[in-house]
Amino acid sequence: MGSSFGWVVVILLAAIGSFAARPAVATTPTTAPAATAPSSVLPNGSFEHVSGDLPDGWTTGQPERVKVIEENGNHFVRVTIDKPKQTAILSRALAVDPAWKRLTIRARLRAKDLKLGEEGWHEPRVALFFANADGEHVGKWPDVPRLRENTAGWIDREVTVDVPDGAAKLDVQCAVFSAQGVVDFDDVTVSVEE
Ligand SMILES: [Ca+2]
Repeated sequence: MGSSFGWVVVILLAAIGSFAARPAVATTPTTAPAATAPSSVLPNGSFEHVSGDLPDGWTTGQPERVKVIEENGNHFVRVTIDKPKQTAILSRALAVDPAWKRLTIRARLRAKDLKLGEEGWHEPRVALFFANADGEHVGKWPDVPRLRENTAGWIDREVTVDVPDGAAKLDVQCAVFSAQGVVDFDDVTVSVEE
């Protein structure tokens, strides 16, 4: 204990020494490490690859309500629901690596003319459905990127969730559950936390 404390002191002193020895003009212009987005294990979450009306690799049971839209060269997914309390889901399944313990899910969302349903989950959200190898839901329902109101423009949402025990698959769902409105999704990423 005493000797390891001694080593900590030595290392700290060495660190302070090297800091103090740093020249005062240390602001040599370097290529700033840009805030690069963490790598995503979710393919085509930017929706830039398109097949017909849908993004490559994504599926929906409500094709009449889900479309890829291009705006200033950027593609995003628009869910349009013109009647109250309707649902549309665009989903993509991801194999879960057993080494994954926590995931951060990010998305950009935008909404107008939004009318939510009665339940707390009746809203636009990036739903996260963890399933075992048999396709059965596992774990608690995690926090998700969600919207409860209209937005003036794109807004960023981010959550970090635990990977439940037994999870073999994650279904990522850009969804509007039992609501009405026009909801846009873009830049959906899933990053593995160390
Ligand atoms: Ca995009």
